[in-house]
Amino acid sequence: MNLTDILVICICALLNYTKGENVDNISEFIHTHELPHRTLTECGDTITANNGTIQYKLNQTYDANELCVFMIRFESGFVETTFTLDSNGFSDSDFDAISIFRDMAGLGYETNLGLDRQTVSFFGYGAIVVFRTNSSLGTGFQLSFTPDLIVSEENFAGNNVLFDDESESPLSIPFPSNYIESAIHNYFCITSASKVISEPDTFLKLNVTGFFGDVDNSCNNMIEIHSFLNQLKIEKLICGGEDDGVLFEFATRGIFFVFHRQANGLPITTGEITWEKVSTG
Ligand SMILES: *[C@@H]1O[C@H](CO)[C@@H](O)[C@H](O)[C@H]1NC(C)=O
Ligand SMILES: *[C@@H]1O[C@H](CO)[C@@H](O)[C@H](O)[C@H]1NC(C)=O
Ligand SMILES: *[C@@H]1O[C@H](CO)[C@@H](O)[C@H](O)[C@H]1NC(C)=O
Ligand SMILES: *[C@@H]1O[C@H](CO)[C@@H](O)[C@H](O)[C@H]1NC(C)=O
Ligand SMILES: CC(=O)N[C@H]1CO[C@H](CO)[C@@H](O)[C@@H]1O
Repeated sequence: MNLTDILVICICALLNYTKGENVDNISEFIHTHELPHRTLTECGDTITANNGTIQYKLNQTYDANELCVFMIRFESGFVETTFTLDSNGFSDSDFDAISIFRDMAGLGYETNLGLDRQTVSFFGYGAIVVFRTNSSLGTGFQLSFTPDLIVSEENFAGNNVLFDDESESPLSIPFPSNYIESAIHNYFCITSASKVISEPDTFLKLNVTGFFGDVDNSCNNMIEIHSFLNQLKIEKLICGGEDDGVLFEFATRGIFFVFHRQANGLPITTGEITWEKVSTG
């Protein structure tokens, strides 16, 4: 199926159906007929699976300053996995455009993939993949992941969600769909429209307040903030009595990763996360 076919389907659909229906039909059509099963194609797509594929702008020109996030949870728990960059059209200015962060019940940097390196193996509960570009001189990629070994079937409930729009702020903790009896790991990624902020004196600002009720200062319940632009930066591990109810403020031109852990048998953390793109110039 080529682009012309898709256009014909789109136009026919527009003529025949109301907007909502035709969007559903087209996406259903493309998903079932164009792409292999378990394929992530849009910034913010998430998956719970041991194997799958990310296919983003393959053979299509990307934009400069893209900051596109894909989130993966391994279905079986703690897994040794291999990520392979099957195909890419990256320009030299974007030679290492893919950054992979492993979920070790907390976020860690693993490696970059691109023109110099196409494969990596590591252990984790999942991964966050970020595609970041400096130029618009290349085309996108296909990246796949497969399990090598299921190490432990220990699993955590929770959500992986990208917020790339200020209208979704504020976010309250506990997250609505969290069920409270079990351990919860949430990963929230926050960007400004899935782009690096390039305007001068302009930042994505983040405010975080948590009430942990942690009388033992165990820090088993926590909210951990990282930012990423050119490298992963730990901003703050917020937990314990000292941080209880304190407002923490952060700023980046890239992305915020918010890891929220709720442990078994501890008071439920409550709190609020707000963000806004702010120009200080
Ligand atoms: C994922 O693994 C299953 C079972 O091993 C296999 O049948 C399937 O083809 C794999 N899918 C991908 C996208 O690699
Ligand atoms: C992308 O281009 C390659 C090489 O020309 C081709 O083999 C592949 O089928 C193309 N994929 C898509 C999805 O257009
Ligand atoms: C992209 O730009 C950033 C900031 O100037 C730089 O740190 C990074 O090395 C560049 N990446 C490549 C692949 O040139
Ligand atoms: C963060 O809190 C400060 C102090 O209350 C406030 O001035 C600012 O607008 C807040 N920023 C965001 C992004 O909510
Ligand atoms: C091709 C296709 O799936 N068409 C469906 C589009 O959506 C309408 C309304 O839900 C269905 O009636 C069509 O069968």
